Formats: sequence, structure tokens, C-alpha cells
Amino acid sequence: MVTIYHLNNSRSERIVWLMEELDLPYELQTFQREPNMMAPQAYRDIHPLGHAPIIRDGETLMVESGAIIEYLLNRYGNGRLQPKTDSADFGRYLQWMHYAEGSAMSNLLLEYVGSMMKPEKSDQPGPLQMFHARNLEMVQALNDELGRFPYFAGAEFTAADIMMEFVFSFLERWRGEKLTAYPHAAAWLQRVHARPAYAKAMAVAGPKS
Ligand SMILES: N[C@@H](CCC(=O)N[C@@H](CS)C(=O)NCC(=O)O)C(=O)O
Repeated sequence: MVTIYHLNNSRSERIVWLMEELDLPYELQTFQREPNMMAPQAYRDIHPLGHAPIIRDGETLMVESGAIIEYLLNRYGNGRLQPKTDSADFGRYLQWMHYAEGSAMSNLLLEYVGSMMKPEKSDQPGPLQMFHARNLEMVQALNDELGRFPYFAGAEFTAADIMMEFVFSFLERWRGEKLTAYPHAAAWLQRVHARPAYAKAMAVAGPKS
């Protein structure tokens, strides 16, 4: 059985949600962040890279949420939650699967961490202003994309939505932003949050669990 090492309020939510969508059994081990938000030593002892999520599946021990999702889908998904490789949605699916961590989270974290390290405000000139402006453009572009398609890959909900959902959760939870200026993104978030598997995952591994 797959073991998910979950760190509270973290990207490991993605993996719990995926397993619930696939209706697969898993063992959940939950760890609490230290006051400085880092993973505790017991978590770091599981894998030398020590970031959440971590999973174990037999001999396989993995970090990196996107890679874990691809692994679980390819091994246990039976074609679910990803478009067929010859479908028109496949390129978009791959793009958003990778964009979530490769660009979106990096862009947001640059601004978030930068704002904690420097007194500079994002409405003043400097790198923070640049990151802030870039992130506004990014969220607008994501909103526009969700005006073209109901889900990130196209007509169907896929694992790309699971990857991208954390980007918007980060905006709301950590930066306290409301998506009122982004109606397509807000409607999409409501749709994905209404999924029974999301509710189940959040009950055991959500921010309030
Ligand atoms: N790109 C990685 C990011 C992993 C990451 O930064 N995880 C955070 C939680 S969301 C973490 O482990 N923070 C605590 C720490 O680094 O000690 C992924 O998607 O898995």
C-alpha cells in the first residue's frame, strides 16, 4: 500500500486528493510543521531532501508532488485523470502539470519570501514590485485560460487541476487574497472544491485537519 507522509498545510494535500479521486487505499502519516514552518526532523529523516510530499510504495521512496502524481497515475491510474496522449488536450495537460511548480509556485514564492525578507512594499520600486506585477499578470492569464476551458487541460477534470489548485490555495491561504477580480478562476476553484474526493481529502489532510 502507498504511504503518504503528509506535512500539515502543504503540497502533500495534492497526493491525498489524488488517491481519493482514484479511490485507492493509502496509509497517511501526518507530521506538523515546526514554528518556523519547516518540516520537523522526524519528517526530514524519511528522505534526505525532506520536502513535502514524500511517498513510499514498496521499494520506491519519492519526493516532488508532480512526479509523484505522474508515478501514481501511470502505475495505478488505468488511464484516469489524464488525457490520452493522442488527444488534443494532452499538450495542455502536460503544460499545466509542470507549470504549477516549475513557474507558478516559484513566481509566487519569490514575491512571498521577498516580502518577508525586505521591508520594501510591493507598491514601491524594486524587485518586489516587479515580482508583484508579474504575478498579477500570471493570475490574470490563468483566469483567462479558465474562461476558455472549464478545466486546465480542457473539458475534463484532470490531475493538472490538482496540481494547479494548490497555486490558488496558496494565494488564498498564505496571501489572504480573494479571487473576486478573477471570476473564471473563482468558478473553477468552486467546481474542483465541490468534488467529493476533495472534501474527503481535506477532512483528513486539509489545513484544518
Ligand atoms: N516542488 C516541490 C516543493 C516541495 C516543498 O517546498 N514543500 C514544502 C511544503 S508545501 C515543504 O516541505 N516545506 C517545509 C520544509 O521545506 O522544511 C513539490 O511540489 O513537491
